[in-house]
Amino acid sequence: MTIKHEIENSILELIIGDITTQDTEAIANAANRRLSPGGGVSGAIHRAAGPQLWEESKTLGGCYTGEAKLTKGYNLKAKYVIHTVGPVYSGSADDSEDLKNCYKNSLLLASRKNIKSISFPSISTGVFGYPVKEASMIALKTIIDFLKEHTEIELVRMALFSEGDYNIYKSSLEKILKD
Ligand code: AR6
Repeated sequence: MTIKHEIENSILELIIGDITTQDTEAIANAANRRLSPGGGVSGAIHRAAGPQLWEESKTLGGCYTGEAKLTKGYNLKAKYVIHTVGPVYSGSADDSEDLKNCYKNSLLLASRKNIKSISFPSISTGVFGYPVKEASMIALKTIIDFLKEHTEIELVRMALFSEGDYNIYKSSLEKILKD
């Protein structure tokens, strides 16, 4: 199952898939503030990339919530990993701003490094507890707004890990496009 939607000259894609096997130039990591391997997406990315990813990550001085940092991809198909730290869901107004910054700062970093394609997992919706429906609206709106202004990024792919998450993202995309 795949959805492709054109925004200006770029493509926004929704797929069901594993972030670690994506062939985009960069993949985003739902990281923690130390940029240590941890569990979830981050653990899977570190396992697939190999130990050099943690060696490089250690030199970066951590990452604040909403920020993004770049490393190489090592054994991954993707040449780069963009690490971003989502908010731990608390129900406060800061959550949405922090989550928005994750996508925006990751895309800005990609753009600055001349990266043309990037895959994202659904940031903050696992261990960090962000409700998927709310998170999907923020993720998609932020990506769409960015692609309207920045045609240099050719492809943004959301790699959703379950059919349930994919369906939620699909409904959110339909809703955003209708509004
Ligand atoms: N590919 C794509 N999506 C995945 C994969 C995968 N291989 N594995 C899990 N997901 P999470 P967070 C989905 O918990 O909520 C770590 O320990 C998963 O089903 O990885 O931002 C870090 O070190 C969920 O929908 O990220 C942090 O401490 C989504 O990816 C903390 O977890 C995000 O789940 C970050 O928590």
